[in-house]
Amino acid sequence: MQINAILAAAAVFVGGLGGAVAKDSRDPIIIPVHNWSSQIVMSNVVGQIFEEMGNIVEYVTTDSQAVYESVRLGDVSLEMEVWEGAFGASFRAALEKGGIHDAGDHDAVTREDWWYPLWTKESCPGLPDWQALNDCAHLFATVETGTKGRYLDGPVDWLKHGKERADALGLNFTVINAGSAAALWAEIGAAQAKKKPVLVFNWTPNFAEAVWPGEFVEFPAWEDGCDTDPSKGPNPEALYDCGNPAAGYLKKAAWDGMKDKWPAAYCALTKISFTNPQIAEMAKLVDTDELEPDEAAEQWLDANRDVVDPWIRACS
Ligand code: TMO
Repeated sequence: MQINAILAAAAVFVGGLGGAVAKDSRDPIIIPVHNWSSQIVMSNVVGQIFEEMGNIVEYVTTDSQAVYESVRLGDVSLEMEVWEGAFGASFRAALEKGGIHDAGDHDAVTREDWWYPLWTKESCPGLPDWQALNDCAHLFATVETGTKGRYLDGPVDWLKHGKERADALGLNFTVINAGSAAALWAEIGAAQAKKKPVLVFNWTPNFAEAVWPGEFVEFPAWEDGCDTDPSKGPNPEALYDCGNPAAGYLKKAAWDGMKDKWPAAYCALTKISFTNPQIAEMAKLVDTDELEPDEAAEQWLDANRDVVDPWIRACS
């Protein structure tokens, strides 16, 4: 009885602070991490921000497509990098089912597509037009691909549909999925000394642009529905006959329940927005400087207090 009275008084007191953000739950905020460096470092940056705000955080490694279902169900609390090209379709599907929402855009503009280091153009000057690819296919051939060119696509879970693209556009290329992002960088690195033409999946913002100047192949421009409606794109009978969006979004997504369970952290999430150079730097700290993701996040935060402190102050 007495304890109840004290609790009730305490509740009135806390409630009476008027305007202050309600207290976050003591349950851990679950942050999913995937298989490319900027997402892992950014997730650690945001996790460390939440910890500074007094929250408990857990990181779980999850599939980068299945994560939208996990967010929708509240099994993980948010997603820091929803890339339009790779994850737009899975995100839209989860939005339609309910339980997940768009928590705002990053400032960053993104692109993900077939890419080559600039030296490749010396032997295939018709690039970046995709129609130059077949005349040059032999330049990209390997023992494994025979007379066809080799294109190293991203890991399967990024669902880049490289094989469908090659079929839809009649490209004389064998599409191979890399086992990891590191395999993409190894492919470029191995070609560098002899300036061997090489074609790999790449994206921006990323550390790679500062290491290897290069260009994306210009495919037929993305049209909404190119992945669901064969009539979109130049081949009336095929899906995926367009490039990825050339100025794609990068969104944050949240579980609908996050707002009520961790209102202060949610407030910060809605304010957080990173730029292209900030995201490229997060990747560089791991891929070039070889820091562990948690150390990279600490270092990034130390160097960017002016960016993050206003977000924390506005939500504490
Ligand atoms: C999803 N990614 C940014 C690696 O293309």
